[in-house]
Amino acid sequence: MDRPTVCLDDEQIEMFHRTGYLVLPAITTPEEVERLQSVYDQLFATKAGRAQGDHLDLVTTDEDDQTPVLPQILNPSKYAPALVDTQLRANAEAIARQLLGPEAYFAGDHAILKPPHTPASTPWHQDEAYAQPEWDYNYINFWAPLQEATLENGCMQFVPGSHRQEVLPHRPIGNDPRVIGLEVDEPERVAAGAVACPIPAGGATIHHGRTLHYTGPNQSNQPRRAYIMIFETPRKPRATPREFPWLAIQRTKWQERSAAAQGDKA
Ligand SMILES: O=C(O)CCC(=O)C(=O)O
Repeated sequence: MDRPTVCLDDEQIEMFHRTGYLVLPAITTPEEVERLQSVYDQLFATKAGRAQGDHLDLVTTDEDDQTPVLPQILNPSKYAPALVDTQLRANAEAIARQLLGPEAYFAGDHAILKPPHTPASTPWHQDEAYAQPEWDYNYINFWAPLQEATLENGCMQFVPGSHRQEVLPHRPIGNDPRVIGLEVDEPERVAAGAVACPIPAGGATIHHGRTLHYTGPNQSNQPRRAYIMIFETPRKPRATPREFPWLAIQRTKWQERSAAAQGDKA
């Protein structure tokens, strides 16, 4: 593993805990971004992980014969080991320990591609809305675009301080239980005061698992590639029960494919 080359100062650490997000203009080098770009493009071009239930469309019913609108790959480093030993991962891990403490570990990665002229936004949501309600979580996400991220191509936007709220009511996008992507209820109200965070290639944003966030459509002529790494501290069973009814109603093709892939392994 590469040695970390970046470290947060006290002001950045305080800012993250106060606002629930942070913008880092440089977490890796332009050379590494270029290398990772071709690994990333190859993963999407070959539909890596489709049979294993790790390749899906976040915003549609995700039929096999459909061209995906907002393709996502879960656990891409399982299919491309070149994503593991990187300066990006080494720096993210060191920063995660600064923010979460020495117990923080890499908990997974995913990738969301917005092809050129993708009309779909990634709607306002909190990541913890996708998690299992029985557990208490403490985790952060590094969102690393593998080119510049701008308002035009779909950079991250955050609601400062929203990480201090509980998980808000969500629903499947378009209220369609066949769609895996989630959106928060009443986005116009809860996302007031949002801040857009354009960043150069080689930069990243960091957000807490409860921070409300969103990315807009990709209106540019180039793909918008986002590679996301999750770091967490050990989960604990929750003392106070909660329910996420939006997960209970979902009946997605992704669930079918994942169940079939599990069956194949058994
Ligand atoms: O890349 C995107 O469009 C959204 C990313 C996101 O929601 C996340 O990293 O949690």
